[in-house]
Amino acid sequence: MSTSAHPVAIHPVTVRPVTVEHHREPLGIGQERPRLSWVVDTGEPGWVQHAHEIEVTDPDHPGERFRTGRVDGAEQVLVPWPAAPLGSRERRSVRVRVWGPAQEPSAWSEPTVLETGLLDAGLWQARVVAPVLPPAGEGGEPAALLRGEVQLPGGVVRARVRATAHGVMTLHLNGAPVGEDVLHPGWTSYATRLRYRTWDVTDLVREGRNALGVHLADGWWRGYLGFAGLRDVYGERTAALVQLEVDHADGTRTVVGTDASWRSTLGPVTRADLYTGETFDARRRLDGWDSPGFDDAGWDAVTVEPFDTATLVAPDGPPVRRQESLRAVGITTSPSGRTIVDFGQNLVGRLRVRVPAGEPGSVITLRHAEVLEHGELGVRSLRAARATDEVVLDGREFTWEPEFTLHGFRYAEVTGWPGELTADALEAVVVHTDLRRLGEFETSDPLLNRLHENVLWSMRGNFVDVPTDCPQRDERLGWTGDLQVFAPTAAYLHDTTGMLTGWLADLAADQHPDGNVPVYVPWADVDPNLPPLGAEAGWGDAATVVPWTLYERSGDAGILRRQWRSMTAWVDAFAARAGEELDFASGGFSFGDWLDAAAPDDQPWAARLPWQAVATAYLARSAQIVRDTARVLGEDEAQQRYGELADRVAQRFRTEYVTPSGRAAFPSQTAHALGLAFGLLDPAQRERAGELLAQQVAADGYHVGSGFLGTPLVCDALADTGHGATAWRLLLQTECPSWLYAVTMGATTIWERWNSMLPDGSINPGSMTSFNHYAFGAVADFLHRRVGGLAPAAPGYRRLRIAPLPDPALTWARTAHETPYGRAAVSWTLDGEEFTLEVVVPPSTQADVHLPDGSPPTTVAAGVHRFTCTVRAGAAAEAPAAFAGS
Ligand code: RAM
Repeated sequence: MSTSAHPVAIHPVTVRPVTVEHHREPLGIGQERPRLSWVVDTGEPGWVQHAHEIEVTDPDHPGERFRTGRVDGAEQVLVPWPAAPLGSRERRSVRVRVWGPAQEPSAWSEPTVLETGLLDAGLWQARVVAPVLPPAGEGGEPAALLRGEVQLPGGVVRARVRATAHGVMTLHLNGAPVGEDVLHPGWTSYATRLRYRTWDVTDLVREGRNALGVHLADGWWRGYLGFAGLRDVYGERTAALVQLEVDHADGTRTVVGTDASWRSTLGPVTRADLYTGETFDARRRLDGWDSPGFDDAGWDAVTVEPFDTATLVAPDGPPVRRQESLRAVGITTSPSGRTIVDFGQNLVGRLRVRVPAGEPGSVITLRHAEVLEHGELGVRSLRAARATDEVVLDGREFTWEPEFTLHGFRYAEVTGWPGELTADALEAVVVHTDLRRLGEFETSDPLLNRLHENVLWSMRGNFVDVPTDCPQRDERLGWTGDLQVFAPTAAYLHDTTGMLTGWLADLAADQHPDGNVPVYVPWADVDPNLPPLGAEAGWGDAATVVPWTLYERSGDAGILRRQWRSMTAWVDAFAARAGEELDFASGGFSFGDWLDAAAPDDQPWAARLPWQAVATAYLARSAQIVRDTARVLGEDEAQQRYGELADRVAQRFRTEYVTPSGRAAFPSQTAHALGLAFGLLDPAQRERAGELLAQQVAADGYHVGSGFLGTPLVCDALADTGHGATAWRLLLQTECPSWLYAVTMGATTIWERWNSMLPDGSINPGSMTSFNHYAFGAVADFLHRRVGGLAPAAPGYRRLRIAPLPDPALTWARTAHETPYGRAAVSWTLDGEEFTLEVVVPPSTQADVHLPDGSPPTTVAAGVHRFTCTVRAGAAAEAPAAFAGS
């Protein structure tokens, strides 16, 4: 082994602009004491921050400057707000400088301007207004146009508009759309948390008459929701709230917005629904409707709705936006003669169409699907989601993209196209929450790379405001179990902290008074026939696992503080279901290890392992997390209590479901993996369980033999007990069931079932078959953490654990991560028996490097480090390593 740092040189130290809480754009934020973070860039080996100084100024009064002075310490992630708490609509400019080992501070960072929203619900003066719409079911699901005009004095120095809706909306001002948000305000636990957003419209307003417009559709509020064909789940009427606040040079402020003077009408979008699709009738276009002076005399008056402004919340994360657009890669004619366009990638979004000048009144129809089944559009798996868009021509050419629908699709079937359809007439617009990308992963194995790419695309398709199970059929719900298993992977791929902070607030809001967590969040009663579920193992545990994961990755202990009641209430409810004897004797239904590879297609709950065993393991895990959270928060009594519960439940697991020598009572991959990964076994059982797990995987023919809950754990459990080579065989398997089977079948996203598509190209006959479901993609956590070998060893990556797991099947792998302290990277090569590792450790952090030859770990400081060692062929992956999470 050898290690070397870069040669000595003069390395400048620069500080990136301060970031505010988890906001990408800190405008209209809801925190009166926003925490601040910064990243230091320097090539100086071993650089550690010794001190910082923060400066806070009011951009309108630059003379009044607040400075902390030099503050000793290494803190640079989520540092408490140093100045006076902020009130509503306050702006501050913030910059920071730092000291390392040298005497001189760095230069100041470029300033970041932040601005609060309305922290006091009483500042909302606008009223919630509702358009007159035909009732649901009579005349489809049209979108409404709403408009109002306001008179503004001159001398505008600043203008902000804040808006939200019951439904989904696009905002317009003086003829232009405001912002780039899609499906605003998204989906939250509406009764208690309706999100508003703030936009800077200083450049759009003018002295005199101004026109505000809202294009408003049903969305989650009033549209189809869930698998029982229900509509109007949240309400029968859509409505909007818009408030324009204009500051003038003379110090006055004008506040105007939606009120009884507004008018509404049905516009050109005659049908708009998330599941069924959208119809745009170009003949009904109302040019100029959003400009001042438009004649709305024929429009209807709106009604003012009662509304509690205390339910309005500022966003915690970024909005949903268009991300990119993909060109068609092929246009073919199906066996039945239909025109089918292929975009080469299963994605979530909609088509942007260059509509030709066809016969007025003629209709172009676009049907969407994720797969082709024997050459035809495979729509059966969409169930009742029609996923059909239509555009009615008016004889002119124009470009059109639906506004209020989303489809999960790779293929589109086009009918009614006037003339010949060419590839440049259509593009697929990808839409999702505008998350910052954090992690990369690549290896010498193209199939593994495609698997990783598929996980990324399934995340993109299902992180559309709410983390959903699937984006295409009549479901699209925030299933808690799916995120529970996927959250660690998600946090490797993107910065999810802001978005999931909001989702966790919804989870807490929707939690039952007895602590039970709904199986999906936001909760809405979308299926009157769904039996009431008890505390659901692996699903309700999102209440503990997700905040803990975010804490580990972002270093934000505030999330634990905010979720504390929710976390403890969940474990209490779960323990109550387990009963005094922790035997779950009261029975009932449970999803168990959902979609176990061996479960019959129509019985996805029928796993090899009884659900009580899964539940026992998960109860122990959640109790451990609450114990550890109590330690972070200084909740001593709770630490003791939940620690005891965790121990008792672990004891129950190892006596009831494992023999003294470590054999699982119900042998399966999941049975062994749960005991190992959650640390439920005693040392003797542990060693034996590792061997038995490896034997089980071999007996299963190196195929996956687990469901949603077991699958993310198996490779780790193998690698951590010295059976890395078995993990590798499982990972690289291409026969069904395996991760790579779908890849060899041409998948471009992760499937819900191991065999969503059968080897003969038919869609799985089960009534539940998604081709874009991230749960089984949770293996990408293992790819980043163990194959690449980059993981946090302390919250927020203040310390890194570098522990790659090479295998002769690969000649190289690399992974990189934008940590809260800057970019970390690991890359390795394996040339015969010679293993070479290069590690980039960000400033202010340290890394523990575990080489695959089993030698004791080395700790290194910030900088670039190289290591080499020899690994015996085939033995590299067998070196034991402690489980990173334990
Ligand atoms: C189906 C989906 C979803 C899962 C639930 C239990 O709706 O597979 O992902 O969480 O079942």
